[in-house]
Amino acid sequence: MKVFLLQILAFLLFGGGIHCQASTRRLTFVVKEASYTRLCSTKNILTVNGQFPGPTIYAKKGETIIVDVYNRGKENITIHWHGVNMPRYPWTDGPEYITQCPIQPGSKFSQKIILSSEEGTLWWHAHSDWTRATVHGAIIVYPKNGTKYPFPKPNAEIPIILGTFKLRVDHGKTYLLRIINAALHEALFFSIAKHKMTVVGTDGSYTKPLTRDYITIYPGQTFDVLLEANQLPDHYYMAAKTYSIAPVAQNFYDNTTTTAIVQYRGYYTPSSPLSLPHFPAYNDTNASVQVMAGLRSLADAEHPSNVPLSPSTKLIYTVSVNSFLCPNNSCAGPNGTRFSASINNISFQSPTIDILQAYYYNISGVYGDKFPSVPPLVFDFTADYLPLEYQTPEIGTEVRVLEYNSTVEIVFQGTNLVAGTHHPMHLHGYSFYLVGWGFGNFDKNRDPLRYNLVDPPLQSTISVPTNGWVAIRFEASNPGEGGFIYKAL
Ligand SMILES: [Cu+2]
Repeated sequence: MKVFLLQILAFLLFGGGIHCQASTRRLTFVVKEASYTRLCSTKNILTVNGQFPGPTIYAKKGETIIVDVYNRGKENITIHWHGVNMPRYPWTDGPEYITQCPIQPGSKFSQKIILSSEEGTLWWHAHSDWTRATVHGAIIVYPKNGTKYPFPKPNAEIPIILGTFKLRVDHGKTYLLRIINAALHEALFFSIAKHKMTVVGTDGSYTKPLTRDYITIYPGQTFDVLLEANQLPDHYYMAAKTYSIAPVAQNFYDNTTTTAIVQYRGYYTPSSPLSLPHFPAYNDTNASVQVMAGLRSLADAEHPSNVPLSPSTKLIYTVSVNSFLCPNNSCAGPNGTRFSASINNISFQSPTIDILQAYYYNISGVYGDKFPSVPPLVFDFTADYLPLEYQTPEIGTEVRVLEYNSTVEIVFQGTNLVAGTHHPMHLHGYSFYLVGWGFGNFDKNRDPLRYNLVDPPLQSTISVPTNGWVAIRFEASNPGEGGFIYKAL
């Protein structure tokens, strides 16, 4: 399992009265199979309330919502509130065997969503095995009453869960596209022919406006983007295409471009054929990081930046693709091996009871607390050729315990083991500031000098560039949360 966990549990505090709400809304999610037809093939897929994508949850900043989840499917399930910080309430945030046990078929469990500082677009998805492929939906968080967007109010808002769609627009109007990459692994370039897009928020936090021809959206990320319908009335393709460094010849890469049509209302004859947006090459790593590199938080009086300036805990974590040998080379990976993944050379093994419960009830033998703070073996991480013996990681259920209110910097260093690739990293229960990034090996003396400590973007999912690194900072102030989910989200 490509998951690593960072538990933040130095002091467990239960803030009963922190999130006083006038009323708590209740929603019902019935997880069940439904028959769906796509591209002329019909099959049963797991859904919420029979809908695919699942229902959108509309909320106001600071609201608490209870979702009664009924599992009428055949497999264990949990629902994860992706990008929601869930302050002091990690118990129903989803990840099975980490913060809760799964909901078994035939049973019901009420999960609470506690919104606090998030504002913008988030999403929810199943968090057991690969059920999230079809069990997911949007969470849209509006400004509180009496407050407003830090950009001109758009004429309309459109959630786009990549994979679906058609959009009708009026000339002269501005649309807020709330884009969610719900794909399992794929980083996507997204663009609209002949239109520019202005990014105004990511992962439930606003950004300074960033106008681009295309954006790169990593799995799990959300982008709030303004689209001005300012071109000649016509039909235009909006399209998404995978960014991948996998060699096309090996068939690892799906070269399809998924499209939808932006259709201006009115009477005219649409162009034929429609023009496709212009994309970077599918393997253009430099292009893939340009939007990330341009993101800045608002850092104004109403949306201050609280980036820790001198972190008390500094961690360096290598992020690697690994391989395990299989009997008689019988697995489907390179040379009959089995793919895995690791952080600091430890590949996460799921426990049989959830870690949070084990912590709370002091049950020993479920996890260890020896997660290394720095790579156990230092080598030229991004070298073209690396010794084969480095490919096989240790296996363990190790956590890193952080002091409550400590300020933390983590540098994620990609490695070129097996296959250097980009690694989406996502932290549960926290947003973090992306203070720096680069290609090659992180240099702890030189690179911090060019960190952005003024207006770094606040994210809950980032991507470690292919053969590169990112540095993030946050305050460990949300006990019980902090599962780091690497690639599996
Ligand atoms: Cu998440």
